[in-house]
Amino acid sequence: MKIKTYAEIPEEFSKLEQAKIVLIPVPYDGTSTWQKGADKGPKAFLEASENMELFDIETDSEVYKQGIYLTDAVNENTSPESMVDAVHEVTKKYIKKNKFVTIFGGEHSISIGTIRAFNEMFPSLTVLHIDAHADLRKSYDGSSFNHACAVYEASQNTNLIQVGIRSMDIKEKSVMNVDKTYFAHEMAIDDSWMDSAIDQMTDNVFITFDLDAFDPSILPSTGTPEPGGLLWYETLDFLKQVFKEKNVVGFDIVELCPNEIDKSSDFLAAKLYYKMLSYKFQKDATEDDYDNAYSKKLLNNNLSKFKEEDDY
Ligand SMILES: [Mn+2]
Repeated sequence: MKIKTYAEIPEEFSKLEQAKIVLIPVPYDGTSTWQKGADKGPKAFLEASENMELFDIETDSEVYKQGIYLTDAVNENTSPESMVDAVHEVTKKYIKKNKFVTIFGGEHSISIGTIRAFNEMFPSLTVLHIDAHADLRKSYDGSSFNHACAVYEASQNTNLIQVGIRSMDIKEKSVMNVDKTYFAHEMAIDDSWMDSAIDQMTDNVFITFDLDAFDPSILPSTGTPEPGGLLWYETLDFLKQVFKEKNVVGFDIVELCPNEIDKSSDFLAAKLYYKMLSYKFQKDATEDDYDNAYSKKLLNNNLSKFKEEDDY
């Protein structure tokens, strides 16, 4: 990748030492089952970001001034397992540097590594999984590192909340916690899902955002588009509330499968990423230093997992 700074921001805002935000591109597409091309997602996302205006009207902010460090891409792809290990390692490395870590994929199997890192670093982690697909298979095509297995591990050892789901295999019903699943057909007729989902979250929230959660009418460039998805403003409303009420500790965005001619999906992904950062740092705007609280809360308790009896 020849891109040097995220969105061509001035170099002074792109240095690791000063940056509060780290962006890790993972151009991986080893296990996708239908349309290939998620490996080209990070490049298309970064190019669209360069063409985006960096003042956010809604939050009246320029979040890039918090500093955004763009890491080298994680290119490990000798096996799905080694890719997950590499993503896990690099994600953890930057969390330990007290950065707000974000990852852009790639297909969804990269999230096995990102979630594992955040779950080791933050106690009682909620994983907010926004996706058209349940992704709860224990293994698929002979591997437990397939994109169809993206949140199986999270379902076992985090507080997993699934939003936007409209496609799954009947076998996944035995793994799914329906009380913490918001199906698209229900969301379409009743917007109480937003408050309900937030009520079920612990304080520390990691968001894994599969772009196919969006309706294909606004985001067609994804490997497995499904009708009946989320629209732009309802998605932003929900995210805005989550960032306001919870401690979002990081997020990943996956499954952009760019189209050579139609760039609108790339722009949507770029804008979504920037919006999420703008919401994250809106309330911290007056504070001197971003602190992801990892070092304070966790060092003596880093095996703590979500427990049923926790208050949330
Ligand atoms: Mn999906």
